[in-house]
Amino acid sequence: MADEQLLAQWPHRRLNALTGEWLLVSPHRARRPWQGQVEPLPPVYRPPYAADCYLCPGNPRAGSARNPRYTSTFVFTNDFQAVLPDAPAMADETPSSLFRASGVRGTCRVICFSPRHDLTLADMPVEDIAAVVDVWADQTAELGRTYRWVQVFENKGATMGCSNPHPHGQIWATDFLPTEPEREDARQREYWHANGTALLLDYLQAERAVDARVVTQNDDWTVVVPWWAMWPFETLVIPSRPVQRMPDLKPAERRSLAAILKTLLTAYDRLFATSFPYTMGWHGAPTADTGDAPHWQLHAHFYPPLLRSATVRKFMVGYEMLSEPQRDITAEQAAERLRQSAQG
Ligand code: H2U
Ligand code: ZN
Repeated sequence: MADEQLLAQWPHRRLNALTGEWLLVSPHRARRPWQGQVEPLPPVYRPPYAADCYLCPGNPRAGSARNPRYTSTFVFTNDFQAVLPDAPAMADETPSSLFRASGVRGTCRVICFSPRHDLTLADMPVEDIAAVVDVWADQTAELGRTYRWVQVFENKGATMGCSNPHPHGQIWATDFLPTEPEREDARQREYWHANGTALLLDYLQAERAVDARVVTQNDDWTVVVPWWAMWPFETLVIPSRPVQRMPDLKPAERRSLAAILKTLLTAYDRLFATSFPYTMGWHGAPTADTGDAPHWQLHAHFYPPLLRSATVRKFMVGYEMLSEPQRDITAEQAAERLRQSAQG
């Protein structure tokens, strides 16, 4: 590893070992003067039940569907699916063409985390978060029997494009391996062939030894701001033992996952005294007929956009869109702030 002092002060690039992509880090810029807003936003009142919410129990949704009066979690097929189970096959016969296309099949579901309109995952008791973890695992198992990739995710907050504050997540399952997991699959496979060990398990061990980027840990899980984080307060949640897919998690590990998620999400909310927006999601070994994939280690990514306050976010524009991702505060500084926030 390069000299810590130099890394904390001078521009450098870091490699994302999971995707093979480089990122520009400019720590010296974090010291530049800032005159923007740093005030927390006033809290927004939300009722526990909203008559006009399409996710609240008993309410009508788009079309003719109506939600049952559910009391815990509730999963339904998205009324506006991005992929469809019965789409026609399309042959991609001319790989030399500049107009390639390939047919896709899949399905999309919505998961309501709670009947309560006014809660977020962070507000929910650990037992109720554990119920959400069970749904994530069960859905992955069920859809994974048919589909090659099951993407479980949550968009939280209007700034992340979330259309409704009712606590919910989504699942998109497809018969193809999308770009991002395809990259992670390739890098982990390459590492496995070169070293005979799993990339993320070796990475986890190294992060624990250094400790600088560890936010919190318990017996089964560790949360780190990854070495290659591109969002200011990005984190990675990794189980300690080899786990390829969510359904492989034991009951005790699901419960300790719920507990560490509660700690992480509470730390996020405290950081800028706001309900912290993010996109999060799970990556595990591909499903359907993939079978044993020892190079894969299950993990969750949290990608929150906030940079300095409840209203000042990081934009991935300009250089990021045209050249490569860039950040100012280092992953180590972000981890330190989250660690303090986690301690209350
Ligand atoms: P987001 O808020 O993360 O966009 O998720 C809401 C999803 O809910 C969105 O994908 C679906 C939208 O298609 N939806 C329904 O399935 N039925 C409805 O009645 C409204 C919204
Ligand atoms: Zn609601």
